[in-house]
Amino acid sequence: VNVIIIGPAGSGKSTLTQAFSRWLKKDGMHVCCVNLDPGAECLPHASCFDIRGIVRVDKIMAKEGLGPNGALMRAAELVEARLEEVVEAMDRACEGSEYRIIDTPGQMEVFLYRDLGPRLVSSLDGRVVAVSLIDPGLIRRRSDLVALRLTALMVELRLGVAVVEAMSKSDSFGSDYLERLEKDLAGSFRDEGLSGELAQRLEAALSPVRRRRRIIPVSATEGAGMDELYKAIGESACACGDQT
Ligand SMILES: Nc1nc2c(ncn2[C@@H]2O[C@H](COP(=O)(O)OP(=O)(O)O)[C@@H](O)[C@H]2O)c(=O)[nH]1
Ligand SMILES: [Mg+2]
Repeated sequence: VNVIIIGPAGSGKSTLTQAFSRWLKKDGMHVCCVNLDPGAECLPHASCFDIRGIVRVDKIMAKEGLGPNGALMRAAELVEARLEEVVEAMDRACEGSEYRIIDTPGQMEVFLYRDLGPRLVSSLDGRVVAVSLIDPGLIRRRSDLVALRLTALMVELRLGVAVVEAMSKSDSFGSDYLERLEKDLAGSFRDEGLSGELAQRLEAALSPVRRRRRIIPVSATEGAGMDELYKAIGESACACGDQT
C-alpha cells in the first residue's frame, strides 16, 4: 500500500509520517518512508528515499538567486522533469516493503495543483490511499472546518485516489471536540455572514460524503489514533477495488 500524506503547511505531515511508521514497524511490518519535500530542513523520520538527494530548495535559492517560494516552484519543475528517474529510484529504495508512507511538500499546492501529484500517483505500483490532514489550529469557526474538508475532495478530484480524513494534534483538543464540531455543523451558520451562508450550502451538499467518511483524530506526538488510521487506510484500499 502507498499512503500519501497531504495537508497544509504545518499540519503535521512529517511528524505523522514518523509516528505512523514507528507504530507500523512495532508490529514487524516492513515500512518505507519517502520524503518528497525538496524544501524540508530537518525531518523527524529517517527516509528510505529522500527527494533532497536529487533536488534541494536551499541549493536552488543559492544558485539561482530565488526566494523560498520561487525556489520551491523551480524545485517542483525539476522533479517533474525527472519524474521517471525519481519513481525508479524510489521503487529501488523501497523494494520489498509492504507499506510505503509518502510525505509531501510543506506547501501542499506544489503537490496537488501542479502536475507532480497526479503524475506521481499514476506511476505508483500497488494501491494508493491519501491521508488528508486537517490542522485543528486552523479552525476558528464552523465555516473553517467546511473549508478545510474541501481539501479532501480536492485530493480525490486531482489524484483520483481513495482518501482518509484525519485531524492531527489530537493531544491539543478534548475527546469530544470532533463530535461537538460535527453537531455544530448541523446548526445555522447565519452568524458567520456571507461565508457562513456559502459554508452552509456546501455543508448540505457534502453531507453524504461526511456520512461515509469520519474524521479520525490522531496525535503524532502521543501516538494516539494510529490503529484507527491503519484500519481506515486498509478499508479504503480495499474499497477502491484494486487488488494489485
Ligand atoms: N501538539 C502536537 N503538535 C504536533 C503534532 N504533530 C506535529 N506537531 C507540530 O506541528 C508542527 C508542524 O509539524 P510538521 O510535521 O513539520 O508539519 P508539516 O509541515 O505538515 O510536515 C511542528 O511544530 C510539530 O511539532 C501532534 O501530534 N501534536
Ligand atoms: Mg513536512
